[in-house]
Amino acid sequence: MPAVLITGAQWGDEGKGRATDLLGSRVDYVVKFNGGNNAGHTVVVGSEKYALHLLPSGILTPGVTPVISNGVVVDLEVLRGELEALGGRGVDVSRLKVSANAHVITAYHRTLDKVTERFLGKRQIGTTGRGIGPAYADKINRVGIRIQDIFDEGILRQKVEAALDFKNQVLVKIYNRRAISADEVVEDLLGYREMLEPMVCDTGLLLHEAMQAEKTVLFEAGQATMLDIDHGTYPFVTSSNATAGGASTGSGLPPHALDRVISVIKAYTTRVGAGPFPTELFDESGEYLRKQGFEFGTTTGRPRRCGWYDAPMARYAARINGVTDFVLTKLDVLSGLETIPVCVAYDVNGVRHDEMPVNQSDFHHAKPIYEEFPGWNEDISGARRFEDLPKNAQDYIVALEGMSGSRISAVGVGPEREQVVVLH
Ligand code: 2SA
Ligand code: GDP
Ligand code: MG
Repeated sequence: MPAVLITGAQWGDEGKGRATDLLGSRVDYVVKFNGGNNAGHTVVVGSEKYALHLLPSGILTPGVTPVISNGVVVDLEVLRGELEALGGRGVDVSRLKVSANAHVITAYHRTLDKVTERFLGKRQIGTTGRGIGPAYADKINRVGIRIQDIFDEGILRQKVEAALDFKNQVLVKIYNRRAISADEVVEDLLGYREMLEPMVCDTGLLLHEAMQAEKTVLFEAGQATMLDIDHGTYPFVTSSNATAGGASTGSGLPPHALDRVISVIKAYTTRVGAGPFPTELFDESGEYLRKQGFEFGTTTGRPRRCGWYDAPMARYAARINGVTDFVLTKLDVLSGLETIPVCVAYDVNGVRHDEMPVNQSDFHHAKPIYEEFPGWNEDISGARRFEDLPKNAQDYIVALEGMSGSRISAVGVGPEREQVVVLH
């Protein structure tokens, strides 16, 4: 399996970090190709729990080369903090490579993220406040700062001044904030030169050579399909491509490089932040899932909205990403429920939709059409083979597979490394 992608099928937090870690020992390179430190991946290794935000989860596997490629937006203060924290816990971080073309999140991006959200009021997106949107906006607007600019002080100063010109007018005149000093930003960025020096390179070339040498490259998406800037529930999305296509543009490897596309999907659904969510639960069932599944954000600690499994969404993710395998996570969280509803289609103003409605406002008004499956009471966290699972849990997996557009290759029955049932 020379190049594999792991992405989420829902609104994130499906357990991608954990799935990456599962493949870890078979992988040579692990690539983060989109997003920044808005991601939050939790990996449990023995008695150690790691929460990673900017660094790819594969960094925890000895011998793997972690790569932050061109599609990522990098907050250098966070990068330094995570490297120091992991290094302090004995993780070898010396192999990390960072693309010279990756864009930088600066203090002004973080400020703009927060003030924009505040001014949006009721219409706010519920961002993580990490400056992700404003950094990508600058990239698209061609006033972004790239990692390579930090190595040329003259260019850096010109670019920071150009980036701040308009922003300072907006900050002062509209948001009533003080102007940001270009000198301070330049000074701050130059302070990361030494740290960056050994890790910055042409990661596209590095990965190309890795593929030629038949090394295994794992792409690890931040966020997920329904948060993708193009294919998600716009504008309630993140500002990058978290779907399979993003792995190509975000890394410089061609689209046909991918051999397998693994999509991680929870046995139910969660979402953080605002936006439509047809199967969302507002009753005690939602509270039950949140409590049993410990559904709180890894980055911000926000309670996650919870709802039942959404099969049309799974089929959509299968189609958009070309999913070859689903990893179904958190099946153990459903133990103890009498029946488990699964959304098989949507009702939009009396019309049945088996596929994602084309119009966003139809999705806002979509009512789930449910099929009920009998639950199980057994604790399944010790199951390692399909046969170890109760019959109703087996039937639930088979039914989901039948309606989700791809095979289910593994099932998570607990957060720990070995708590998994491998089917294929
Ligand atoms: P942003 O900050 O611009 O990317 O926010 C835009 C939307 O994207 C959502 N988003 C996320 N949703 C789930 N998990 C995310 N990462 C953290 C985690 C979340 C946390 O893995 O736990 O700790 O709160 C993530 N990152 C971005 C966000 O909620 C907005 O809807
Ligand atoms: P990511 O953003 O997709 O990497 O996911 P997060 O790490 O934000 O959230 C997933 C959470 O679920 C983490 O706390 C994991 O430890 C946990 N988890 C993953 N798989 C399972 C599973 O099969 N069962 C249970 N109970 N927890 C799981
Ligand atoms: Mg997460």
